[in-house]
Amino acid sequence: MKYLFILLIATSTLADTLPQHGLNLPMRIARKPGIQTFGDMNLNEISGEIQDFELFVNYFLHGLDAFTINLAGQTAISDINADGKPLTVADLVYFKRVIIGEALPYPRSSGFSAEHDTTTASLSLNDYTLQINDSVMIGGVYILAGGNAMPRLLVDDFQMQKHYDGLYTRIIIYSFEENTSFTGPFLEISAPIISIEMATETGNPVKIDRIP
Ligand SMILES: [Ca+2]
Ligand SMILES: [Ca+2]
Repeated sequence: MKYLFILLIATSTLADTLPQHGLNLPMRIARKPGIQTFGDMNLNEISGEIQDFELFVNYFLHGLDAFTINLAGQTAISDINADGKPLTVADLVYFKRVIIGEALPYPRSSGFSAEHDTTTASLSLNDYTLQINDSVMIGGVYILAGGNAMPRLLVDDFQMQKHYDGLYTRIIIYSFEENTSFTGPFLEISAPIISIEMATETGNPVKIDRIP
């Protein structure tokens, strides 16, 4: 978390102080008050802040309890890839892309719906190693595991956070760097996997054929 925070600070400072920098245009749009875009998770009318991203990560760790300001409003504004489905890993990945300048934020106007292709991937679990087959390039993963899981991340340039609530462990894997993705073996985990959600590196949803 500390590393993420430093990265976010660095990104924010870059975008705020270097108007000629390529990262700046989407950040300016995302952060400008008065323009309604998705991603203002703390509902302070500024989208794409460090706090907005951290709050969304906290949702994956703590569920809806992370939203203490306005549950309905914070849920609705999390549909950052504007496909009509809030609170998804695809939204988190797309949010990162918006903040670092890889993608533009979607306007939050009524009736607007963005089209995102859904990719299908298969997963396998051998010797406690979870693997993505099909060479699908992944940008984010959320796993709900039974018990107090102790997973180990096997890929570079990504970070993992987890929270055990006494019954389940919620695990979120994401990156805050440009052009980051992985495929193949990515996680050691011995706890039973209850559900998995994934998104591609571009923030499109991934359909998983079955949970291994
Ligand atoms: Ca905000
Ligand atoms: Ca969405």
